[in-house]
Amino acid sequence: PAPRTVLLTGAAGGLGTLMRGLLPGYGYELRLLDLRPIDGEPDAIVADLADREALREAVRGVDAIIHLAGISLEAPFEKILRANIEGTYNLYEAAREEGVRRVVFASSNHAVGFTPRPQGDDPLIPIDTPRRPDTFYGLSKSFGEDLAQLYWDKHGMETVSVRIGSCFPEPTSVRMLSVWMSPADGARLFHAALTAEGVGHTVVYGSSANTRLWWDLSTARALGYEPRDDSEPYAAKLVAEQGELDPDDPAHANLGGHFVNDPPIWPY
Ligand code: NAI
Ligand code: 15L
Repeated sequence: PAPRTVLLTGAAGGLGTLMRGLLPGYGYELRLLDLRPIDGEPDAIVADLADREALREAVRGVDAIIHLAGISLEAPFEKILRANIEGTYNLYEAAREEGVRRVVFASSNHAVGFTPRPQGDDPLIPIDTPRRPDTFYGLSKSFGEDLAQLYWDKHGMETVSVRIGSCFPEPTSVRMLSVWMSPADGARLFHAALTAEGVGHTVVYGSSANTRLWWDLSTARALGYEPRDDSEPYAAKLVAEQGELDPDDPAHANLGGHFVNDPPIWPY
């Protein structure tokens, strides 16, 4: 049967807030979890991914998990280790112990951020391009993808790892014209990842059908995902303000953008 009750970790965050608004429209009942309380959501579980007991309780009885919680930018290794690496392991262990069958894991383009972006007529970047993390943050997403593969091979727990580009209400940079995923397409993709059959461990890129797309969406489409949005209507204004990407600037020449040399630092 299609999953109905879904644990959404990281529900207080930017993407979590967007998905809290959109996923109930697909019929899901969301159970929310975050480190931080959420205004207007008194039933949300306030817990740290380090708290194994709390995770075990949080996953009990859900059909699937959308795992967004964690540090979402570059940070000192010790913090990434605790929240993203150990935290994701703790969640998978809890899910295994409680028999949860399916996880949708928020991976990131930064798992492959040092991959040169296509230029001119270059082919799109395939999903099986070698991983080249651009940060400790990207390294933790690479770990998450391998963890997901292990739990499929060893325990039969399914995951769709979504290498999200940039999921925000609107694209705000020229790079984002290539990697943007509209919130509505994000919800379409998560819905496909929750309902497609026989996914084992499948890795997909997460973005809209952008005119300037850099990567191959075929594994996402194979799940039934049909993106409807394209960033191109935002292009003229952004290019006028910022100029086209400079192929000689490393921050413009790779998938990960400025994460390759000037990463934003997690503020907490
Ligand atoms: P965000 O930083 O706004 O939200 C992350 C949430 O996780 C926060 O509410 C935070 O309180 C929570 N969190 C952090 N550490 C935690 C812990 N130890 N235990 C429990 N909760 C914890 O990030 P955003 O943008 O919403 O991203 C969500 C997920 O998607 C992240 O895993 C991020 O790496 C991934 N992602 C997001 C992209 C985007 O465009 N928004 C792009 C690529 C990946
Ligand atoms: C990510 O992985 C970050 O979580 C998000 O905040 C954006 O920076 C995004 O990548 C991006 O590459 O634009």
